[in-house]
Amino acid sequence: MDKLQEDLRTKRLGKRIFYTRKIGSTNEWAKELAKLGAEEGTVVVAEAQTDGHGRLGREWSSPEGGLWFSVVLRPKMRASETIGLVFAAGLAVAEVLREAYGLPVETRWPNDVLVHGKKICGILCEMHVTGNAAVFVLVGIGVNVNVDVKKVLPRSLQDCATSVQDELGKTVRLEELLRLLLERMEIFYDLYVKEDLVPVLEKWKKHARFIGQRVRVANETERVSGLALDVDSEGALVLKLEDGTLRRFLVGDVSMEQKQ
Ligand code: BT5
Repeated sequence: MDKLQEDLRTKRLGKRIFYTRKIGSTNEWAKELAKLGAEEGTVVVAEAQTDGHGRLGREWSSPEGGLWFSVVLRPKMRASETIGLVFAAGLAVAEVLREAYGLPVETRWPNDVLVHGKKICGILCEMHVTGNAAVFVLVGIGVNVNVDVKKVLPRSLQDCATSVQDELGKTVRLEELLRLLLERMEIFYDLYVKEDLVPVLEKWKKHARFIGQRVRVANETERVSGLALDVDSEGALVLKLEDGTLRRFLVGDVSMEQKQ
């Protein structure tokens, strides 16, 4: 990690990096540090997580070989605006995986990066608020890097997950990937803070092949199908339903509808 910090060309992200072999969840670790006052840009990385999680408490499988890390951000934003950080992070992952390894990446609303339709990265943003203002946000990023999916991920994930190693047929340097991700994330984070979400979203949408396709959206209260029209300037998915009505979703999961 010393070499990483020497090479890292960022102003804030990764100026302090904490590293461990194994931990429950890097987001929980980052949360503890943030509550103790950790500064913006603090990063925590683990070689493996024993209790990695996704949204809604779902399990995130995190064996050795993957890149599991969380970044503490302290954006001066309203709580509702922090939703946009997931797009800044997802865009950074998508661009780096494409540029560094030539992977044909795609972004899927709201928090996934896919290769050949399979999930290679998931992002979990958790925030701590007072009133309407964000105090800190933890951006947790999990990338299946040097992971042999068939050997080390649970059976249930084998058809829907992929990894850098499986796609390239070789392993890559985790530290180098972390450096590239932090550098790119800082660029899109700064862009979002300086302007608004639109410039980040425009770039994110260039990778979003589900737009213009028929999809299913599921959240805690409903499941609906329709045509994915857009992701609007607040990060909401806009769906055109069978009867022509438009619906906006701020949370949910998207899956492609099977062609008949
Ligand atoms: C996510 O949730 O995709 C967010 C994952 C965030 C993980 C990072 S790792 C560092 C930090 N520390 C944490 O504890 N979390 C963050 P969601 O969209 O809810 O997707 C979860 C679903 O992805 C699970 O229900 C599985 O179906 C699938 N899944 C679990 N592990 C996976 C893996 N390694 N690769 C691909 N898919 C996986």
